[in-house]
Amino acid sequence: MGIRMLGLILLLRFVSGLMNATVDGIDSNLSSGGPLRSTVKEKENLLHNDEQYNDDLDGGFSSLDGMLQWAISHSDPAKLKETAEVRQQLSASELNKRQMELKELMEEMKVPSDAELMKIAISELNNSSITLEDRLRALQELNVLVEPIDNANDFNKLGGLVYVTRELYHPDPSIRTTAAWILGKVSQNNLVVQQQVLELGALSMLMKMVKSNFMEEANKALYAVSALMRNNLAGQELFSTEHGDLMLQNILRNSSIDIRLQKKALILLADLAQCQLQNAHRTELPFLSDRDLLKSVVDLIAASTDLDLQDKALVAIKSLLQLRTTEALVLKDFCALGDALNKMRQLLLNVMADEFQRDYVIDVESLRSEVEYIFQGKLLEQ
Ligand SMILES: *[C@@H]1O[C@H](CO)[C@@H](O)[C@H](O)[C@H]1NC(C)=O
Ligand SMILES: *[C@@H]1O[C@H](CO)[C@@H](O)[C@H](O)[C@H]1NC(C)=O
Ligand SMILES: *[C@@H]1O[C@H](CO)[C@@H](O)[C@H](O)[C@H]1NC(C)=O
Ligand SMILES: *[C@@H]1O[C@H](CO)[C@@H](O)[C@H](O)[C@H]1NC(C)=O
Ligand SMILES: CC(=O)N[C@H]1CO[C@H](CO)[C@@H](O)[C@@H]1O
Repeated sequence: MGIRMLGLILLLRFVSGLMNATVDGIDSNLSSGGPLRSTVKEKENLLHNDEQYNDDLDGGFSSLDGMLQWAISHSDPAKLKETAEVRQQLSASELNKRQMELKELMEEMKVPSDAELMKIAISELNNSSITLEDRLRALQELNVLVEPIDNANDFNKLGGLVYVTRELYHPDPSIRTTAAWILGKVSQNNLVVQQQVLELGALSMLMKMVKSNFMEEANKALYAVSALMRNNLAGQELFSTEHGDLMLQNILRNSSIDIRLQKKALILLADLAQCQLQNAHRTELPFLSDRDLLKSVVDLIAASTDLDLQDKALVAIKSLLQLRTTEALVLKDFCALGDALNKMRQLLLNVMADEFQRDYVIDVESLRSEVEYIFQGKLLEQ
C-alpha cells in the first residue's frame, strides 16, 4: 500500500471510527518493510521519462498535518462531503481522541525520510553479495529519490556518486543504464556534482556506452554526457580531448540509428555552441567549427523528414554559424547550407497546409529564415 493510499484510508478510517481495523492492517505490513518500499514505488509511478516528471511528492510527509492536507487535496469531493458530515456528528472530545490516536499511529509507522531510503539503497550497492535483481531495484529507487534537487545534494553528501559510478562498469546493461540515468539527473545544473562525477572518471565510460547496441543504454549515457557538459567549461574541454566530436558525428551521420539519439546529439551540440558564444573570451573548442561536423548537421536539415529533428538541427546551426572560427564559405561550398535551407523552405510550404501543425510549422519557418539571414550576413563579411 502506498503512502498516498495510506493517507487517504487513514483519513477515512479516522472519521468513520474504524481505527482499530487500520492499526491491525498496517502493523502486519510494517514488519515486512512494506511502506518503506512502497514510498519509492509510489514516486516511481509518477515518473514518465527523463525530461519531465511530476514533483507532486517531494519527500514523504513530515507532519501529520501535511498528510491530512495532502489526503484532503487528493480526495474525491463527494467523499469529502460525506466525511465532513460524519465529522460534524462527532463530539469535540471524540474528535480529539481520534486525532490523538491517529498521531500515535503516524509516529509508530515511522515513515522513513528520503535520506534514510537513499542510505539503505547505497549500502545495498556497496554489498557485493546481493542479487542482480536487488542491485537493479536499489538503483531504480535511487533514480526516483534523487529527483528533487535537495535530495541530489544529499545523495552526494552520502557518498552515493562513488557507488553509482562504479555500476557503470557492471556487465549487465540494465544496471549500467540506470546508473547513467542517475548520474545524468544529479549532474543537471549542479556544478559541484558535475565536477565530482568528472573527477571519478565517468565521462570516458559514458562515452563508450553511447555506442552501445542497447538503445536505452546509449540514450541514457548521452543524456548523462549532456548533463555533465552543460555550462561546464572544464567538462567540455575533457569532452574535446576524448574526441567528443567524433562521437557526435557518428550519431548524426548514421541514418539507421535511433532518432532520439540524434536529437539528443543536436541539443548537446547547440548547447556547446551557445555556451561558447556566452563565453567569448574563452579559446573556442576547435571541433565546433570542424567542416565534417558542420556538414553532418546541415545534411540532416536537407535530408531528414522529421520536422522536430530538422528544427533541432537548425537551432544547432544557428549557434554554430555565429562562432568566430566558423567560416561562411565552408558552410556555403562544403556543406551546401544554402541549398539545404531552400529545400527546407519548400518542405515547410508543403506541410503548412496541415491545419494541425500550422503554428509549429510557422515557428520552424521563422527560425529557418533567421538562420538564412545570419548566414547571408556572414557571407557578406567575408
Ligand atoms: C479499539 O479496540 C479496543 C479493544 O479492542 C476498544 O476498547 C476501543 O474502543 C477500540 N477503538 C476504536 C476507535 O474503535
Ligand atoms: C561499504 O563497505 C565497506 C566495507 O565493506 C564499509 O567500510 C563502508 O563504510 C561501506 N560504505 C557504505 C556507504 O555503506
Ligand atoms: C549483504 O547482502 C547479503 C545478502 O542479501 C546479506 O545477507 C548481508 O547481510 C549483507 N551485508 C551487509 C553488510 O549488509
Ligand atoms: C549505425 O547504427 C546502428 C544501430 O545502432 C549500428 O548497428 C551500426 O553499427 C551503426 N553504423 C555505423 C557505421 O556506425
Ligand atoms: C492492510 C494491507 O495493506 N495488507 C497487505 C499486506 O501485504 C500483503 C502482501 O504484500 C497484502 O496482500 C495485504 O493486502
